[in-house]
Amino acid sequence: MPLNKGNSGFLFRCLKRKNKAWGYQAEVDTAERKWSGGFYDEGRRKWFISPNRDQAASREEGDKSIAAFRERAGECFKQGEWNKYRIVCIGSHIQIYVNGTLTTDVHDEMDIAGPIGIQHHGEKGLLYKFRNLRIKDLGAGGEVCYPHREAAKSPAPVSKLKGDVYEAESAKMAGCTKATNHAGFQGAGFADYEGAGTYVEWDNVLADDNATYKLTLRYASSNNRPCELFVNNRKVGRIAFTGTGSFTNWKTVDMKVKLKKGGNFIKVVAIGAGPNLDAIAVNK
Ligand SMILES: [Ca+2]
Repeated sequence: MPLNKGNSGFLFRCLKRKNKAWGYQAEVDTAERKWSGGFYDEGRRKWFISPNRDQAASREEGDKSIAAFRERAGECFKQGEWNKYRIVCIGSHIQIYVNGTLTTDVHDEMDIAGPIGIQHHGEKGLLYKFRNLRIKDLGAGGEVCYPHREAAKSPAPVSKLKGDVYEAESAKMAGCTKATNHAGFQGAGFADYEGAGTYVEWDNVLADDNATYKLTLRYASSNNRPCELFVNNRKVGRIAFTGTGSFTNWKTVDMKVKLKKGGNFIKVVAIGAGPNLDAIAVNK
């Protein structure tokens, strides 16, 4: 929240040394031009892509890029109010959302990792407030691409689920093992349950509100292998996990769950022999 006119932003995958940070920045811009949600390259290419003012081939091309950016961003940024930024980085794919509006959707390969930061532009008397900063591992699970360093060994991982996806193989497991011996999974594998009481638990499933969400579970199982579902350590239901015909035939099952704003624990506990659990997705 910018309380006065000024300039701020979120640095990500940035570079730093003492008293200095530079690189990728999701812009917070209170000026008349309204470039909030733009993608700035601090200390390097500046406005190079969304919008492209500083690296455009001509003034006309630059103006066109700025107009296209303003068209995308519209009036999504609210001066003097809380604004929600969502910066999604998967390999070279970079997206910036401001209050749900996709303002930047580009590919850039200059930096693939680095710290995040919040910006005060340095002017005296200006105040910016930040709250609820969250970082989520997007569960790439499989190969991480470093396109500017080496040829990628495989394409960027593609999720078969929509929404906020959490891989089972990255979660906490008790009695289950990470396995890859049945094809068709996503990410880096799946959780192979052993017997009754074994479980997979995600300890930071994020929700934007106190609300009911759809939890989608991707699994495979030769026969019916029900499990109990716990949300924040409370038993909330039973997941049927009906047989999918074979362990290479992956299906999904949906459950309605009440989540609290912020991080949630979700645990799936086998009643008998559990299924092979690949990933979960959370959607409103
Ligand atoms: Ca998986």
